[in-house]
Amino acid sequence: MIEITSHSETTILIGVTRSGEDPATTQEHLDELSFLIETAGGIPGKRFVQRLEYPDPRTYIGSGKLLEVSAYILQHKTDLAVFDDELSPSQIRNIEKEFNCRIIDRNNLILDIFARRARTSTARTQVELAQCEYLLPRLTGRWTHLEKQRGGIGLRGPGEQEIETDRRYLRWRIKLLKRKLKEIDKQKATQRKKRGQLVRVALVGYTNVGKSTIMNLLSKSEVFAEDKLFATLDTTVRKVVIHTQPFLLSDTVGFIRKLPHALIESFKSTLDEVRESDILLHVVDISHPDHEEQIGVVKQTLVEIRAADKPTIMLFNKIDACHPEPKDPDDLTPPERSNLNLEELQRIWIAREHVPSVFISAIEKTHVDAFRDLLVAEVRKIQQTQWPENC
Ligand SMILES: Nc1nc2c(ncn2[C@@H]2O[C@H](COP(=O)(O)OP(=O)(O)OP(=O)(O)O)[C@@H](O)[C@H]2O)c(=O)[nH]1
Ligand SMILES: [Mg+2]
Repeated sequence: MIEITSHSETTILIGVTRSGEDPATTQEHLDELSFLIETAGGIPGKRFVQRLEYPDPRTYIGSGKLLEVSAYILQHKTDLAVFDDELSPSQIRNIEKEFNCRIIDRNNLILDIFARRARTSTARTQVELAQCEYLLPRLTGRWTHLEKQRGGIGLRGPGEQEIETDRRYLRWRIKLLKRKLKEIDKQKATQRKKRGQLVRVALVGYTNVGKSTIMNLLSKSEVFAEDKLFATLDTTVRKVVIHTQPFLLSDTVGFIRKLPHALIESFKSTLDEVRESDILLHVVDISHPDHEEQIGVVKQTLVEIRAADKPTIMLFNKIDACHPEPKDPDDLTPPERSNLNLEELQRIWIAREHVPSVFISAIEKTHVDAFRDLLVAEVRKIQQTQWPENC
């Protein structure tokens, strides 16, 4: 399915600031889009933002802006225009008529990254199903004329081969992949049943917050961790023993704003690990300027996968990267998300979250003992209610 090229593409980024939305928020979203483009091997270039009540249903941005961007593309080397929202099939067709370069939307970019990063057969099957589902309503002429070019961002996967541009082929492939995933689901469910009477703890959180680093810290395992988005696509489960208390710890795929629905659907068997866990360890990158929005996205995704309402520990990570100093009393700069120091952030989040919370640095191993004590106390509570005879 996957043909990875190291070919670096020059991109432009296009976003819309909706009415009532702060322009700074749009820029933060475009920062994330840049990170996604880099993760996919591209080079983020110029940004175009338009203020609109809502995106234009025909062309996403208005006609004047469309002309401005199209003139820019003609004058500067641009391989790819990336839109920070999902585009409808007809928006794609209309914009393609105006732009002299390929266009992709945020969903296509995320799917491309997942395709690049999928290593196990389960992850590959899940990503391919999501790609096929995404592509089916979007089969247009571009796939037939582009398939012969070298692969690039958004071109990997089912769009590349001539036969795969055929709708009937995609439908057949979707059926086959679904059948394969059903089989995988069954096997994983049997594996989970065999694990016996152990409390299950699942690491969840936005992508790149440090989940795998924490998994490695607690379990002394070697899960792949890296400063890229979606380093982890599959679930790893390890038995961990803290203060003689054993339990199971799982690390899985991270969440992101507007995670394509097709991905959530097809990652069912990976996410079952979260759904069937007893305790959620919600990891947050407290040093990230958008951490508040990220917490909201994770909570919303947990609702979507029907895994909310579980006992949760909020694990605020990367405290080493926060503003360390309490503010000088003479500094009258109004507090903003980006200039709050660690002490202020702790106060805000302890008051807001009514669940056990702990602030650590997984890299510098700060407050890790306090975190272990808290975790083991929560595990024991569950153990005592579920299997009192074992305590
Ligand atoms: N400064 C700092 N960096 C950290 C800390 N913990 C993890 N990181 C870094 O954050 C990056 C992401 O870490 P991962 O453990 O891969 O994060 P993840 O949540 O598993 O990410 P995905 O699997 O991509 O969703 C890596 O470069 C880590 O070294 C920390 O406490 N402080
Ligand atoms: Mg990870």
